[in-house]
Amino acid sequence: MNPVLLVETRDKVGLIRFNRPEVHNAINEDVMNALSEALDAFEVDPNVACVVLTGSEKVFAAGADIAAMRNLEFVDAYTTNFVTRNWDRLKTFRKPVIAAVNGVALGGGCEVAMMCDIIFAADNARFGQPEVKLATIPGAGGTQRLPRAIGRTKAMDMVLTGRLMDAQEAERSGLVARIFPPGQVLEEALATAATLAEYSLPVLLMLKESVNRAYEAPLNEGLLFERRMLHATFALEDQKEGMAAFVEKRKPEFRHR
Ligand code: CO8
Repeated sequence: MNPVLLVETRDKVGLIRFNRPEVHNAINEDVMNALSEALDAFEVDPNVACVVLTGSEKVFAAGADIAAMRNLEFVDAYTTNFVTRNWDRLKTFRKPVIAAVNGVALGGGCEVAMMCDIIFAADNARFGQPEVKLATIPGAGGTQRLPRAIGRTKAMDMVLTGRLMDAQEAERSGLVARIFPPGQVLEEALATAATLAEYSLPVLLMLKESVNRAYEAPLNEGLLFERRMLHATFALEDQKEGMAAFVEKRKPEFRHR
């Protein structure tokens, strides 16, 4: 049987691809368990600085596997902590993750993309939370992350109607960072990941933590956290090297310390 995820490293970038083409990369337990395992390995791998998560050239992921969950009962979902037990690894992963989206990112697929730090999309990509049509709700973060990404009224429009949003609207709305011609999105995500991998890893972690604080803390707490992180950068050898290199008009050589 084919692996449900394809995992490899390209220089300092970890590349993870959904691989269930027969069901439009629908996400089942095996996929999320394998994703958690891959992230565990990348987290502790000192040679990996950044991760790209993608599907195929045709589809990112058409959501949670409907056939696999159609008979799920409340008591089982509740007692086994359905979703939380293996979807949250992406949330706790500390290195930057770029989602490269071709085709559709629907339901759980859209929610996984929103758990990434940056979304790049092909200009034929489409996003949506169509769970209402199945009489369930976006329960892997969609009702919380979508309004934070695109605002309340647009998020309401999306989750209540279940309509799809094209890449242009997604980019205008702030869900997607950048759009590219089809066929180029993965290449561009890998190139951006490679650029990040050249920067100081502790600084990337501090940036990710600081920006995420903007979603989780009142402004003054977030500002305080940011200020302390700024102060902490002055304890890094990389900060000395980065500023010395600028003054000496040369390329910095970061040691990630
Ligand atoms: N789950 C299971 N199988 C799927 C899924 C899915 N989400 N999406 C597509 N497939 C399967 C189809 O059943 C079909 O299988 P088969 O060949 O055996 O008939 C195959 O993939 C091809 O699909 P289509 O024939 O439908 O292909 P089209 O090109 O006509 O349409 C679409 C592609 C638009 C992607 C369409 O398949 C579709 O609308 N899919 C469902 C999208 C959806 O409703 N997603 C939301 C799912 S619910 C969810 O994500 C809940 C999240 C809450 C958290 C839960 C965490 C576990």
